[in-house]
Amino acid sequence: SANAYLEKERTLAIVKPDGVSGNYTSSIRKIILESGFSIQREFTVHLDEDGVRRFYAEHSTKSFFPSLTKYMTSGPVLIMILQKVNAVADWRALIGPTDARKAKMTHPNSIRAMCGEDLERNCVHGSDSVESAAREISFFFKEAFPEGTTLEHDEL
Ligand code: RTP
Ligand code: MG
Repeated sequence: SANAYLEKERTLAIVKPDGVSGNYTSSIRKIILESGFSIQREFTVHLDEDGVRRFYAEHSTKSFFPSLTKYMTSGPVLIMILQKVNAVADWRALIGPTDARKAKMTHPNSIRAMCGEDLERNCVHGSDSVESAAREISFFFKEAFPEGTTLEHDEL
């Protein structure tokens, strides 16, 4: 049919400070590529408090927010745009549950089980919806994808 293709999606991945300082970046990149994602853009940045507050705006009133800010500003992070069909859900599945302690028990093959420590220090971020992905990608890549940019797609 006219719509006989699967549209690729983009999601935002972050290797958090513990992932970068623990030298997990190359293992994570390998898992990403072996899982069929392409890495469209990437850069390393050391976020400041204001950056974390704007990025994690939804959490800014939560009790854990000061601790999250301290964690996320503790060292450089690696920001990546991942692309594939169903990228948002597939990346979330690959990273595993928020609590890395739980991930080690219930999702032993997940990235958070591999390099995370607990509910806070969980080594990677993944956008939680297509809408969040769009917001987060434009947060870090203001010029990269102007309005109207189209994705590549795979024909069946
Ligand atoms: P992320 O946004 O980083 O991919 O993580 P997530 O969706 O799995 O979890 P979310 O609820 O969005 O929380 C964002 C990050 O805040 C830290 N956190 N600490 N101490 C706590 O209760 C707590 N809860 C969350 C984690 O670093 C979590 O990834
Ligand atoms: Mg989240």
